[in-house]
Amino acid sequence: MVCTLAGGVGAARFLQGLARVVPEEQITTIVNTGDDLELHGLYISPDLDIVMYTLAGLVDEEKGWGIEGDTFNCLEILGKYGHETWFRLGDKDLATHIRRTWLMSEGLTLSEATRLLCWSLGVKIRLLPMTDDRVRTIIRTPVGLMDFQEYLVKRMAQDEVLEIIFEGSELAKPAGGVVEAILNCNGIIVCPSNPLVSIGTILSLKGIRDALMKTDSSVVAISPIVGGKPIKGPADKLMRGVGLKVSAVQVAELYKDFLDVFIVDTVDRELKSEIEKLGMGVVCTNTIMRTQDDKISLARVAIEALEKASR
Ligand code: FO1
Repeated sequence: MVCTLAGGVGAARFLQGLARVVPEEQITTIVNTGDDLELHGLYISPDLDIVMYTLAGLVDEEKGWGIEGDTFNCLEILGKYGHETWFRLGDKDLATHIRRTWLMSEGLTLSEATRLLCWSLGVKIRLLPMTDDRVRTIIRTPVGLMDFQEYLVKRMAQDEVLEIIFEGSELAKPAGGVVEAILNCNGIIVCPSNPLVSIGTILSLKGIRDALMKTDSSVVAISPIVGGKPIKGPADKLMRGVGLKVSAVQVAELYKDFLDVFIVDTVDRELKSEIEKLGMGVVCTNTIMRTQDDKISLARVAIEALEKASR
C-alpha cells in the first residue's frame, strides 16, 4: 500500500504515472481541501476534482483542471442573473458540484461523497479529503484578507502575500482513514505540489506531521521547485511573501522532520550536498511531466527510492 499527499495539477499528473506502476487499489491519496469554496449554493473542492477527473481520464489536459471539451452555458446565464462568473465552472463540471452538494445535504461527509463520486467515475485510487471539517486557506494581502481562490483566480495572484492562514485547522480533525493510511502503508510519497498551500495545509492538521515522523514507512517527496521556480502556480510569490527562499533546498527544509529522500530535478543537482546536510537522501532525475512516459518514469524513481530507503 502506497500513501500519497496531494494538491491539484502537479499531484494529479504524478498520480496518473503512479497508477501505471502500482495497482490503483493499492494507492491512497490524501488531498488538500483548504482551496474548497462555496459558489452558487454549491460545494466545490478543486483539488479533489482535479485529481478525480485526471484519474478518470476526463480532465482538460491543457489547463490541468475542469473537464475536457466542457461548455459554459450555465455560467453564462448565471452571469445574467448577477452571479459571479470569475470561477469558470463548466456545464459538465457543475454536475459534480451538484451531486456532491446534494449528497452532503443528505448528511454524507465530504469523504463519503468523494467515495461515491470516484466510484461513479471509475476511479479506483482511494481519494481521502484531508479533513471532513471546514478548513480554508486565507491569504493576507495589503488590500485585505481573501480566500485562496479569490487570491489565485479572481485577482490572478497579483497581490503581495503578507501571511497565509489555515482558518479552522486548529480544531479540524484529519478525515477517517488519513492517519491510519500514513501509519499502516508501505511507503509515503509527497507529490510535487505547493509546499505551503497544498502540502502545508495538510501538514497543518493536528496529528499528520506526527504520524509522518512516527510511521515505520519511508517518506519520499518530489520537489515542486525546479531551478528556483515553481513548475506551476504561485508558489514563488507565496514562499517569498512569508519570508522563504524559492528553492528546492527550502522545500527540503520544510519537510526535513519526516523526509527520508528528496527527489529533485537534474537542473538542481548542484544542490544535492546542501540538501543531504539536512539529513535526507537525494535523488536527481527529470521531474517535468510533459508526456505519459515522463509521469511513469518519475513514479518509478519514487517507488525505487521508497524501496531503497528503509527506516
Ligand atoms: N483555475 C483557474 O485559474 N481559473 C478558473 O476559473 C478555475 C476554475 C476551476 C473550476 C473547477 C476546478 O475544479 C478548478 C478550477 N480551477 C480554476 C483550478 C483551481 O483554482 C486551482 O488550480 C487549484 O485550486 C489549485 O490547486
